Amino acid sequence: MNASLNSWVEEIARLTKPDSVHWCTGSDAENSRLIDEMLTTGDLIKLNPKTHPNCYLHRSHPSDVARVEHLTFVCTRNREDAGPNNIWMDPAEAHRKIDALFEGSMRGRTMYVIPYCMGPIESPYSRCGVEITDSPYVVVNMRIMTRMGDAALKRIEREGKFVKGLHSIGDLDPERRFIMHFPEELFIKSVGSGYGGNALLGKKCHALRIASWQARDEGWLAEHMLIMGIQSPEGQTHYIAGAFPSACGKTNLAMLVPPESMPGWKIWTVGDDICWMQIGKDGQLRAINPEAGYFGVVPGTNRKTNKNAYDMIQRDTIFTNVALTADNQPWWEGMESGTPALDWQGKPYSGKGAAAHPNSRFTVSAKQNPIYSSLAEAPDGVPISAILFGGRRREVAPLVYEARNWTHGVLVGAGMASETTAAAVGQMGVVRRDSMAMKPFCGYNFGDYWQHWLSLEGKTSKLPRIFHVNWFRQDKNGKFMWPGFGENLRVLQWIANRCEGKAGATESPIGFVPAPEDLNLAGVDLDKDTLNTLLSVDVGAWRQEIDAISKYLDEFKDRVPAKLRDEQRTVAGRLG
Ligand code: SAT
Ligand code: MN
Repeated sequence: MNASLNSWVEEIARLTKPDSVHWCTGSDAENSRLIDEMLTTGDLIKLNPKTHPNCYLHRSHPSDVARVEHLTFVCTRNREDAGPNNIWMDPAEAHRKIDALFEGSMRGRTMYVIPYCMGPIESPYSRCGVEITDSPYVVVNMRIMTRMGDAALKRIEREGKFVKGLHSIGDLDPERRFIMHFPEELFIKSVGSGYGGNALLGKKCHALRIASWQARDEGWLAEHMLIMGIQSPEGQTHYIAGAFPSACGKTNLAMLVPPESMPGWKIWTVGDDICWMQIGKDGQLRAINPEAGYFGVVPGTNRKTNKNAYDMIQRDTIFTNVALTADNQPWWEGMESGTPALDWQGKPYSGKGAAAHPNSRFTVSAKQNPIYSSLAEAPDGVPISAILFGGRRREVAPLVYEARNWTHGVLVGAGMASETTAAAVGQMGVVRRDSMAMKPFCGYNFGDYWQHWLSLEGKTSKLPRIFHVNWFRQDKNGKFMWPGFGENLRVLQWIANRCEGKAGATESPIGFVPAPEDLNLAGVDLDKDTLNTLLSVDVGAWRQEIDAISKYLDEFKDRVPAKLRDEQRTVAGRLG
């Protein structure tokens, strides 16, 4: 038994004073017992076993339905290391403040010790952690989202190194809710929330905020990206990693169903949210998905938008904050049939407003995905041919463009902007800079992060090409101009062909944009004007955009890499 792990667990038990301590093994029996307990306490509701075998509904506290960025802290010794992209607190003060809330917080409850591995157990790219929590809901979710239990514990005992996570639901009062990160100690402390990224500490807290810090130290990348394989009718597969902010359709893209008019194309999902990349022995950037399941947005999921996701959540799934039909089936906005009887809070549905919470989620094992990649568990990961950056932009950003080179691509990622969504508490639909979709997740100063990205160029000559996509352009009437979903494959086909030097493009001041004839549009219903707008670069609007990016870089003062500044000036110069 690992002595430091043991003494840490004892120390936490002395602080939080649980009735008992349970070390999670990850076994089926343990999982069934926890589910039975939660059915008794009302933490879980059993869904209709005829239509949804082994599915459950959890209703979170109505004030606890999303990540809370304003209560999320990065606590580094030096304030500048956290950067203007994070909310900083002095580590000593942070420990003091949050430990006061942990004091006796598990009284009357069981304390669960969850050893977990982010990434395949056998992969050298994987990293381990231990989450201590008093929430059985967290345990059953962590069992789906990570490799949890005995096998992870063995790896931890062998390696001796692990990320510590301490979580207690506390009293769920938003006034006493904090998500704190101590990257220098590889430590996470979270209190007062039982929801998603606030509580399943393996996900954003470990695999992004702490891991991004570790990755910089160790020379790799921890990114908020999906990973997918695109197989052409000729049988050639390219793997693509794509960064999009939360609730911008990453899960749908990662599980894309090719349109009928593109026979022979196949998509394989490696991951839908987080991507760890290292330069492999072959010089290629290789990626693993550190997660083992999906914590996906439910509303909008149906047979037309994402058949693979729809099919996989018909069994063995935990739903959080969806509505219920009269016969106990889960229901959400975008469902093609059924009627909600109870809303996400369990109240009779009045017909007004959304029945399911807009950030309601499914938790499901990746193994249930019908197109789960056979290489998703490969210890060496998959080679990445292209990186996509994408946001939700009503205007300005064309459907797709390719960066000129790596440095330009890093600028494209650094300058990313997107409209905010329901995945985090706060105003929805406002455009904000969301560098590489990492604004809420980078555990250190963005200036240093961009420098780390730029530094990869000197390490290999086989870096992927970088693209920017925008599926969310709207016309004057607020209608989406691009059909999206399966049709996005047409853009991915162009990207894959660019990687092989086979597709045409037109040079523009912001990079390479396909001309209409460079895209395979056979079978898609799109008028000429719409297509031209989607592929056009409005120089006036882009001048404003590059100015806004320049001002944004200013916020990071002397930590902005000179090379990135130069690149921004070069692009500004091209725009005239
Ligand atoms: O709540 S989570 O942070 O896990 C989901 C998301 O924001 O992508
Ligand atoms: Mn995410």
